[in-house]
Amino acid sequence: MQIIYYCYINRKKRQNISTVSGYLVQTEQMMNDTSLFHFLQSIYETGLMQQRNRYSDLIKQSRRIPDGDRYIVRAPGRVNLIGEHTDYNGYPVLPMAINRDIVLVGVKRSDRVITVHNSDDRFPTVTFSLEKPLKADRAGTWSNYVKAAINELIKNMPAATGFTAWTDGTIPPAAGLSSSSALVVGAALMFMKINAIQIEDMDLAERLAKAEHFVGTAGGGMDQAISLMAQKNHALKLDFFPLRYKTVSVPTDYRVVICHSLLDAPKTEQARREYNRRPVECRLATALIAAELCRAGFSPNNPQRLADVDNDHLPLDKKQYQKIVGQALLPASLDWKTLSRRLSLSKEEIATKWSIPDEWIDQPPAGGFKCWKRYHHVINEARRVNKASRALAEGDTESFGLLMYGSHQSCRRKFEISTPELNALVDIAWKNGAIGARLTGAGFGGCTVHLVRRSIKEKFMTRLLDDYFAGYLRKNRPDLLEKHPNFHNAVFTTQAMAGAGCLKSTD
Ligand code: NG1
Repeated sequence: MQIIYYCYINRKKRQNISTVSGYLVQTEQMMNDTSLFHFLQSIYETGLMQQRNRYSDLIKQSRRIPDGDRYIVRAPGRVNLIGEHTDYNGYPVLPMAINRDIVLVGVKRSDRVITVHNSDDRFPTVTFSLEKPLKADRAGTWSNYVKAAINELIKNMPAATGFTAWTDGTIPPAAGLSSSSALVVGAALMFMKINAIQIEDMDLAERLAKAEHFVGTAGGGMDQAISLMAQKNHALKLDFFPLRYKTVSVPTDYRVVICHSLLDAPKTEQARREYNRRPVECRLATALIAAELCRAGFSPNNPQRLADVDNDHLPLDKKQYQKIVGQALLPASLDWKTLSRRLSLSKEEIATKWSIPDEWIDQPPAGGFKCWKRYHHVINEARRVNKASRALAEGDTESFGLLMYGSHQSCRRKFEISTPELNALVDIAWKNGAIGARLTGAGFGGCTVHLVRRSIKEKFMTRLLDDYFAGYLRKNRPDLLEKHPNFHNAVFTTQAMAGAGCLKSTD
């Protein structure tokens, strides 16, 4: 067997460099071979032996199918440094890939069946046929994320071949670190390699963002883009519609610390409704501002999201624009009657025109649609991302950190996606000298991200363990500690890692 180094780190230079002898290794020595070791070394800075064993186990399992093209795919999770719920509104985000990822080893099959085994028993084996149209499982199982990717890519290749893969993931699920999108990206790359499909990263990232809506969430494009295109030691400032990015160096004298609150943020049915409520409220805010702008004699061109009705596109001064926004979005809670009157449409017509799922027609959210608050979070969060990217590029880490705290407060009060546990973690971080701290990801549980001086990293992590886990949780949520006895692993540091890639191994 040979391992062929396909594409890594700088995916712009994606090429099959199997002719470069340094990357050709012999089957039998595969895991001992220095070339492979160097390959793993180019990805992982620490825990190399552990990674070697992990990849080796998956490869061993895949030998149950002795023949056929064999591929190894890795896709990282991400932590979003700043810019929450801005992506689907057409505004930027600033994530980086983390040292937790998903690895798949897959073998081409001769039929049209896809089977994926998971090393974690909580995730039972997925098997489905490509002969029939793919349907998402309503219970929200992990198979949906594999299907989401294939459902999109099969459009390119209706006669595609299946594969059997063995996978292992180290990204904690339901933690806001994007384990789901890493799986979507990993499954997509495996399917592409097996079927020799080539798609440019930007195009693929955009397609996979839409593809993930298959599972029933209405999220944006951050997670798939960063998992695919991340660069070592850099965060990416991503912009959307169309997707584009800039790299921003992560300062070497600081450390990114991630802490799981132990409160899961699952995308189960009820949680999904609460999550999807935010994009719905943002779309309604867009509709209302667009209607008010029209009444004032300005017609934005085909507005679909908040960025399309931004003042930047209009010949209005700040005061005039703010008056229009107030008329459009106040009072702070809106019902269907008010929406219908302001938009001169029935609620069914609004739902069709603005892609509001039917469930919201008869069951508006408790407390009404909070378009005013949501709008203010998104607009100010977008400004914070721009300022934060500049601050990081200029080495002004203190300002960057303050913007992180500002972002958390806005997520908490205006977007209402925080929880007492996440707030406690941010407060503890502030008291213990973090330059910045905030919830990360969709919210409603999951993780916080902290920026700390390298010199205090160890002490800081110990403080989190003492003050949050042994202090706050023991007092307020002992049930979470009981559910997660291994909570010491919930605090970890990460470098900014490289994006997804593949290796080919041929017998
Ligand atoms: P997570 O934390 O992975 O659920 C979701 C969206 C992102 C973004 C964030 C909030 C998906 C796949 N991901 O992330 O696009 O909107 O919420 O900033 O929908």
